[in-house]
Amino acid sequence: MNKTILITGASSGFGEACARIFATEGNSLILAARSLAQLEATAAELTQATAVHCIKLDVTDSEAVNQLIKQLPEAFKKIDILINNAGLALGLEPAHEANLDDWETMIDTNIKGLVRMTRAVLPGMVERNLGHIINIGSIAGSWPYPGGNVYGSTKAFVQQFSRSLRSDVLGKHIRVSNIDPGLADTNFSTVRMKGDSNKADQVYSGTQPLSAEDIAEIIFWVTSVPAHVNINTLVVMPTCQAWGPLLVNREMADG
Ligand code: NDP
Ligand code: 8X3
Repeated sequence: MNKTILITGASSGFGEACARIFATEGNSLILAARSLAQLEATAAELTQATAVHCIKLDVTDSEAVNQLIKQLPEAFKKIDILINNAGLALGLEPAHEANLDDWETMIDTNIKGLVRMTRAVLPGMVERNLGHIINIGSIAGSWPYPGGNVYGSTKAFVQQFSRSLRSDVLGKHIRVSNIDPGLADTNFSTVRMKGDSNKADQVYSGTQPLSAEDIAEIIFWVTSVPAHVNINTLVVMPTCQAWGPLLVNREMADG
């Protein structure tokens, strides 16, 4: 491909799987996340095939994101593909009981972090008239569920922001794609359940969820179609998952 690919949230799950699948000869990878040691461990496995640069980056730190391009080594500055993947869910409480700090962290990471990264990288793409931004949303952005309140709303933002970006770059050789995965077995549920691995395991119990590799292969494919083809949105669920009927409470007949 001979591309420079910046992956946020590359220390785990989809991001780490993307690092592995894009690690082919000729590509240069920029792996970003807060856990530098984890990025470097992955990079150590990949550097024979690919040039890899690891950055300790918290996408909620606007100054760090602003400085990002300036601080990249010259050979990594011209980013062809940005995979805006860093994100998280925290908690599953109903809105009236949810932790406000958790809500703010999700907004800072999933919305503001993704927006900051886009604003930092897009001008270079426009200048070069070349690029592809892949935004990782979620099915939770389209279909609400109890306790998904702010998480789902952040992912609804990602969908609409992706469509808006497409409108803004129309006429340029820049593609924007939004991938909305469903149930996928990564570190996601352990983070959401704040380290309670029993609760996290229950999320996947009795299912065959998507794997991080399933999503990475799809992202790879989305970037590999001919340049005149833009995959706008992809919704991907495991075969064991589908929509259900809307909930109806049957204990409210007397008002
Ligand atoms: P993981 O928890 O395995 O990975 C999340 C990644 O995001 C980690 O690398 C983490 O790195 C990074 N991250 C979190 N906060 C920050 C931050 N402030 N700055 C930089 N990096 C950050 O989960 P997934 O791979 O599943 O999640 C990836 C994306 O996919 C997320 O946006 C998630 O919402 C979305 N998604 C997940 C689904 C699932 O069921 N798994 C389904 C649909 C969407 P570190 O902690 O080192 O910073
Ligand atoms: C993660 C998928 O359905 O757990 O984005 O919210 S879900």
